Amino acid sequence: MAFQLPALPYSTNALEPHIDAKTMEIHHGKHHAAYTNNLNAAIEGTALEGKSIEEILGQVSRQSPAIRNNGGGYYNHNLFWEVMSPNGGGEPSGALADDIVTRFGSFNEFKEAFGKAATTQFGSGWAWLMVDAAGALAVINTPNQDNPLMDVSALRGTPILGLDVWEHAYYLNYQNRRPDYVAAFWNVVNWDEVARRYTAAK
Ligand code: MN3
Repeated sequence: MAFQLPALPYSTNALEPHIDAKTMEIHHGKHHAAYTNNLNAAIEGTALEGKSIEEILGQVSRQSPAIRNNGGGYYNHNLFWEVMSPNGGGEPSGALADDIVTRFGSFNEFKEAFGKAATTQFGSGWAWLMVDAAGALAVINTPNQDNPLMDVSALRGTPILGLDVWEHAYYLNYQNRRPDYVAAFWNVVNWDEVARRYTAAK
């Protein structure tokens, strides 16, 4: 069975004013749809057909650029829609909150580190909060549609929060002001979903 573009878990205008409806329409309906279709086309008739996206990304260094770019684009946007919510924002609680303080010093210091990863990613890419192979939290950025699941990542592990910093994610509303988009993102982070992914990754 081919990969399917998931429905958005909320309406396209649900994240306004932080992320505008037009951006969401194009981002999900055009960009994410294209990654999904192009991934399916790239694996059709190959040994990767029927494998999970995690399996494909874990051996992506041996695959074509089309599989790396579109497989990453498919996975990354699936995660991105789910870690945002119109009821998001605030701060995490429970074990995730405790471990963020242990690792980064405070929630605000974590936000600074993540924001720096997002704003300093040159060109297109992503900022991630991830769980590394030892089970520790880490913040990294990756270029293009790469992510920590890939065997090409400088630090491998499981992403639990991701922020798309491609211009297509923010340019209509924020133009060149990526830091403003990054600041607005905190208002829509779905910490319950991030915590669920943290527990699963541990
Ligand atoms: Mn995108």
